[in-house]
Amino acid sequence: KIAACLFDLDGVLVDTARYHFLAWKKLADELGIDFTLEHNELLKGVSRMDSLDIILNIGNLQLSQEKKNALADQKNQVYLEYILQMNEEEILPGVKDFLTALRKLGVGVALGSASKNAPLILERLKIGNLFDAVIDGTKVSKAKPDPEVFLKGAEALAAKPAACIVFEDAIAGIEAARNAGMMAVGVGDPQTLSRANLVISGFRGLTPEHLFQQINE
Ligand code: B16
Ligand code: MG
Repeated sequence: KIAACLFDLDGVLVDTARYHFLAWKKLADELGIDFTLEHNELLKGVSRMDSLDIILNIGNLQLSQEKKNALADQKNQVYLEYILQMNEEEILPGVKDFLTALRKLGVGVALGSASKNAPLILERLKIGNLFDAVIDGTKVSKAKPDPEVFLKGAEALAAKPAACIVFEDAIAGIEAARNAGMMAVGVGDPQTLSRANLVISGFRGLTPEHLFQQINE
């Protein structure tokens, strides 16, 4: 019996990766670093400061912690401008129906995201009310693949890890789910997410019943 479903945010419920990219790209340009869409893949599911370190590495730049904090803030200001313009239309197809159906079945629903901006994004998308618990980047100290974010989600819902399903688009997120002793559903490319128990392309037309059946096969 499935007690809870835990959702990553970026890449699963909404495609904010392109806004992260545009904001990092602006910063990288200012620093004279050639940051590409391919590089951006490396940042998925990675915290803000770790993302900055990856970009500085690409440019072979070493900066003080103080300078790095300022750059991370600068990037976030640009990212926030994009986020504040988001609306409900940006929820990925089928997500709202899937979350609503889970709630009707009495399955707990939680968010498990590395993003410190997660509550703001949920508010912009008007789906905050569909979550019983929100674990975001301000509530965890250890980044995925550490299981902390998902274990905290399960705890908030009083669900046993083995009865939880995690939905993730990032390899580190799938590993975090496995490290938590949970089932992992990859959202995206089956080859990239081969460590997941099941991989789906998205939520369009998917019902919880169908998914639960598939994951048990
Ligand atoms: P913020 P997720 C992650 O969200 C993003 O995938 C990652 O690219 C981003 O750097 C991270 O959040 C931190 O975001 O700067 O808003 O705190 O996929 O874990 O929902
Ligand atoms: Mg993600």
